[in-house]
Amino acid sequence: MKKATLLTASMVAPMLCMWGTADARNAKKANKTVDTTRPNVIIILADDLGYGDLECFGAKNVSTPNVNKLAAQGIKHTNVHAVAATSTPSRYSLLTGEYAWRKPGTDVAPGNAGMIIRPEQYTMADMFKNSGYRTAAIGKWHLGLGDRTGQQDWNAPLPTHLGDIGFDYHYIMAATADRVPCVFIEDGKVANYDPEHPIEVSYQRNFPGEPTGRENPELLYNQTSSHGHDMAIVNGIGRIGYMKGGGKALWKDENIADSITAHAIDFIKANKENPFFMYFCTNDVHVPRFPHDRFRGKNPMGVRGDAIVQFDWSVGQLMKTLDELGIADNTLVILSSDNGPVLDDGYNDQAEELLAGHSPTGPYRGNKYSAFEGGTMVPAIVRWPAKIKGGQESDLLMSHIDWMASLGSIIGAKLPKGAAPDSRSREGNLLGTDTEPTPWVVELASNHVLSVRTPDWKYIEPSDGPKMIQWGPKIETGNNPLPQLYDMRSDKGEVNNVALQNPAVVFDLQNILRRVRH
Ligand code: NG6
Ligand code: CA
Repeated sequence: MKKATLLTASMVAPMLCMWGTADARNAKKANKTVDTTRPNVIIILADDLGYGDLECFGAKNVSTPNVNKLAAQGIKHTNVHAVAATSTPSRYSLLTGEYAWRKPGTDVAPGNAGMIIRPEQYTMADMFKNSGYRTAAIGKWHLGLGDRTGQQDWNAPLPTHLGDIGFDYHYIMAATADRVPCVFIEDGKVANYDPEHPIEVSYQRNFPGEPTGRENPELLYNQTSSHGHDMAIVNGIGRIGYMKGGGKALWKDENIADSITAHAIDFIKANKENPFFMYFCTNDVHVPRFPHDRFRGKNPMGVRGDAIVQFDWSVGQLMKTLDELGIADNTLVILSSDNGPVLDDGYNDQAEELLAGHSPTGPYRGNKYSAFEGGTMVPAIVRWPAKIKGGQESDLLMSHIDWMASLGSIIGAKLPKGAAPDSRSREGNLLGTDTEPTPWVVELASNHVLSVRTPDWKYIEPSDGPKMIQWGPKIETGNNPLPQLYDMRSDKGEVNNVALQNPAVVFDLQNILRRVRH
């Protein structure tokens, strides 16, 4: 099997050659030693950010200077795969080290889903907490809250929440910005709760007297729906699900990035003396895309481009905080996305019309939801100045599924028997010390079709569903009643199905799938 390349500083573009933050250099000058067995760990997970959406991954029309700098100071990983082509199963797999397709109920969750990860399941947060870290989840959650779907009382503390699965602190959106309830949850309670406006949520029926996007489109003053998103109206934007009340607790979409970034900075500052783990999940660049005014109009791509700029700003704020506190050197920052990109995902925001030559998936076919690579191929950057030389680029095959075991191995965590059952440590791949790639990764499309990627090949199992997504987005599902095999060395765009010419390869990849399924 081909060995993947790991480029060194001298081989990549000179702009990538600077490495080490000011903090790293100062720490070295002061001869401060850092304990690299206990780095702080920050996972920055973007939402629906495509492989090609960052400037350092070849994006057109949009600048991402902070992310570029992060990459220049660490390793830019160009062959990393999310487990699934949508959020809930992708995040479930990342946080538990178990493939989502093993667990029923891990498809895209409504905002009133009960906790999908139950307290008895061992999570990445448990792993850090039990290793003496302070842990936090900030931003998008989308893995359910409370004990039972639809039974939450949003006016009281929730009976089960992220505190029960290893997070010391959380400040989160229950699901996505396009789903009710449109409030932040902080430590198991609605943040800024407004007792004069009690909250009711239903995914079944509207509450008497509440306007909806379907019946009152004139109230959609901030963004109109292209498909779906025509139930509750909050902040002049139609949502999925019905909601009543909220008052001053309701979020303003234009302030979401500011709000989560401020809470993340507070958490970092409060824990600058002890190791911490932060799972920081942006709402950018998911729909509804409604960035703050100060990020608007700096690129020709409309609000989707503005949301990328806003994402880059959040990343920059976290980096600046680490520098100011003098802790950047021994903080391992991992940046990635939960699944591939989508243009029209239900709002008339002109994401498609304004692309102006930009390709959100880079060279890959398909998008979010799809079994083609565009569904799960995601950008990834790893920076840890104390341990990793900057200016590296790696095309080693990797999957989010292995990040729990890899991070566990870095901090020397002991995992209980049965924890993270599908996760294997690929520490050396992640940190650039081992150039032997993982032999295969498995990818899950939104229609439950599984694919296997090896460094050289991509196999998509047969499926007789429709060729295109049926509910609105113009996206190829990847369905084909015949087995599909693509040679990823010469055919990144998955154009030529070469299954018939390579029966032995198909057989091998089918076997991997058969074995991993059980
Ligand atoms: C879809 C939504 C889409 C988005 C997606 C989940 C409609 C018509 N479309 O059902 O807008 O919310 O679910 O995205 O409702 S994800 O990134 O969180 O998985
Ligand atoms: Ca997503």
